[in-house]
Amino acid sequence: MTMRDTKLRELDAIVVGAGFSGLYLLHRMRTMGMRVKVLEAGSGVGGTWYWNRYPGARCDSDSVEYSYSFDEDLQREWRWSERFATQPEILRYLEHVAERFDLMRDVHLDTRVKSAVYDEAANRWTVESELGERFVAPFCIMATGCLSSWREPQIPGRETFSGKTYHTGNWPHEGVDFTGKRVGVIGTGSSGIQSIPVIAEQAHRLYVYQRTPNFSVPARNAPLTEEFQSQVRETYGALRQKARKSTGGLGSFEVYGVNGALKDTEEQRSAAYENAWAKGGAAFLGTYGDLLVDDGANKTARDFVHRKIREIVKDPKTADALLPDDHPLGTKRICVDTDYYATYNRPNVTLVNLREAPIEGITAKGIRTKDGEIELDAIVFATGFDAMTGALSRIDIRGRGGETLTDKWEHGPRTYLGLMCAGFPNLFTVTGPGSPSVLSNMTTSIEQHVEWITDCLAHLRSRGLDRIEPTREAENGWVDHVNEVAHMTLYPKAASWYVGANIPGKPRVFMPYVGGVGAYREKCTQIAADGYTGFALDRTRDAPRAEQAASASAPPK
Ligand code: NA7
Repeated sequence: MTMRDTKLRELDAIVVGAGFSGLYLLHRMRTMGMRVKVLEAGSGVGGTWYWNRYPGARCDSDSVEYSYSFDEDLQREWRWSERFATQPEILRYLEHVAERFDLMRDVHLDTRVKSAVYDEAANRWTVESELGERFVAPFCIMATGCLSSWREPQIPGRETFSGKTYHTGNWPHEGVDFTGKRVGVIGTGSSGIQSIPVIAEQAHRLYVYQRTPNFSVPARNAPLTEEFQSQVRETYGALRQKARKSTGGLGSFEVYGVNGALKDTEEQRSAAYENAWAKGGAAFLGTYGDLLVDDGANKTARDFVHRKIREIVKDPKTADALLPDDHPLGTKRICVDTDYYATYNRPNVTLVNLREAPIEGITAKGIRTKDGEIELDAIVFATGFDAMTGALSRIDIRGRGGETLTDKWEHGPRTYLGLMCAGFPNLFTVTGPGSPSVLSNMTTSIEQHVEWITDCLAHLRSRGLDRIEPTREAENGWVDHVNEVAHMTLYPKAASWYVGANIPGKPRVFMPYVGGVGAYREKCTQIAADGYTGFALDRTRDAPRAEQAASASAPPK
């Protein structure tokens, strides 16, 4: 580790993270004439798409919608090759964006942030990297991602394993060749479900260690035809507009049976589910409007998927073990796959049902369960993330009076709108807990947050103000509201990462906002239009820059 230049750098804003959020923030704040640096732990831009390079990694939102809408030329010129873009393609896109808007000169790569401390007297955040570099600015924006802090479970004997180990969330850049190898994959969430069919094609033998089965629907991924692409280009504006007003941030997402699943006959339901299954993708959840609020309705979808699994998987015992039975469909993030269930028909693939035979430990040679030891050359941990709060709690964040964010969030995250926290002035979180974030098409929600934050900064500047912070009352009200709407749905019934259930000791709180992207955007816009209701705005005594910049232009829409 080499020490870097530790002299203090004075800026107008510091952004942590160079994924979709950080790149757009930088671009937009530059247009306002702000001095900004983006601090990024990776050796390249891309965030999630920089780290998650596991075989089969791809997005489960349609590529034409999982992209920026802020620049008309970018939107028209970029060509997505498939319905669901692969990780390399999304990474290429983000690298292209960084180059196109000349962003790299203000992105500090290989810079993992260690702490962010607010100095109340100076109204400044000091952000320090693990290598000792220090950056100072009145505003700090955490663009650290919702699924960026990967976790490996504590399994006894882990360090004794003589083969190779990998985590899907931190995959080697040079790739991994499993040819001729005996591979164990632990975990059957999205990452496991995407990688298992691809690894199975290469490995000599694949053992899938499954603790809890998940619902997965076929992606029906396919190349995008030129005809489709030009049609999208013609109607892009309308599609994006629809996405912004929608529940999940996708303009193409349609709810077919708005009246609810139980209003249809058995035959009608079956036909509706068959139709959605044939179309593919997470849009399956839109088959009926009440799947996530009515357990009876949800059961009809569960039964349908169970039937499909039984039809696809030839060995009845394996099929049974694959049937998700501990949560309503969709209350854990629904997985979108290519040939996942059919992979279990391959002679080189074995499902190890950990409910029957739990893992006892990792040995020098492989994994030992109650039923014995299986020898392996490699173990893949597809064991997920400390979602939504993990990336923030890794950083020592201190607000007024030295209060740490970890202490503030001891019993679960508390934010106003998922954007800011009381006690932490001028600290913003992009797609933070309490906002639609992971329940939506991330790029729609990211753009909304970036635009709201930068508009807010422009508002402050234009009035010679330099500090904004939510009131405790507003924050309490928002936390209650987030909780209340979550409990109107089936979501809290699942022990999911949405409620922190995958992290031992993490408080069980439903973190994202289920109220929908469109309704949420309206609230945020109204709050800003009303002069930032629920926020305290002021001018500290040290505000020369604010005055100086009072004439700075607001960012373009
Ligand atoms: P997930 O969805 O959190 O899945 C993690 C998987 O790992 C899940 O099947 C877990 O089983 C399993 N797991 C975790 N710890 C263990 C241990 N100790 N033993 C056995 N199995 C274990 O993470 P992903 O990376 O797949 O997906 C995260 C999101 O990224 C996804 O939803 C998309 O939005 C993108 P469990 O269910 O806990 O029994």
